[in-house]
Amino acid sequence: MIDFYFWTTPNGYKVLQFLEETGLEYRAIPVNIAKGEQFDPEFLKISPNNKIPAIVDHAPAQGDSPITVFESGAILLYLAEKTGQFIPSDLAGRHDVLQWLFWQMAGLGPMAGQNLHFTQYANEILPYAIDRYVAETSRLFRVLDNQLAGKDYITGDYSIADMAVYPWIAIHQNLGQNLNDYPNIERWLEHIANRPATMRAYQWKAGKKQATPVAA
Ligand SMILES: N[C@@H](CCC(=O)N[C@@H](CS)C(=O)NCC(=O)O)C(=O)O
Repeated sequence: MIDFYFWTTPNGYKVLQFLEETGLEYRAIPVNIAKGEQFDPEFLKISPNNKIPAIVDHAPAQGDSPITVFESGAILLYLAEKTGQFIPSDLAGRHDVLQWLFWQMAGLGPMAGQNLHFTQYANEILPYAIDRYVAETSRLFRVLDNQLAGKDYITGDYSIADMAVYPWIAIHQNLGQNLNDYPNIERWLEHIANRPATMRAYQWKAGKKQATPVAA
């Protein structure tokens, strides 16, 4: 059994997609970041950076002690290695997936996060910051669109790289991006949105699973 600490944000949905794809048994534990629950001392023992997502695997592949993992990219890699799914076993394929996973973790995620902050949450309008992060988001969308030309997935088969990237692209409107400018992304997004596991993952909304899927 895996304890999954989450909130319904892009970084939470990444891991939900993996769990739903594989059917791994999990217990979803909402951490309401709007109420500051991420600073709860018990949660900090699992996620010292006070952010969701985090997992505790009570039945790891090695040893008897539970394994705790925080950081969504590390969690996806941990789960891919645990199950042998959604990451290729050959060296070239594995590192192709990893470089795009790291691209999301170090580029798309942080830049899109700053984009959201300055366009939607900052209590001051700062045009320089807005322009910088929206432009950087556009640059990253262009990189992804180029990568997806002629492909169904970011690399080879559907992988943890696609799962990491998808939730940040799904909020493209909030990021000031128009998918008409990125036809390869648009096709890829629709394809992944229609996966049954993606639909199940997005049924989680504000910590409660609802009867009908919630659009990304
Ligand atoms: N690099 C981290 C980022 C996680 C992250 O930013 N989580 C946000 C929600 S999407 C959070 O928990 N924020 C609470 C806070 O910053 O206090 C990851 O990918 O797991």
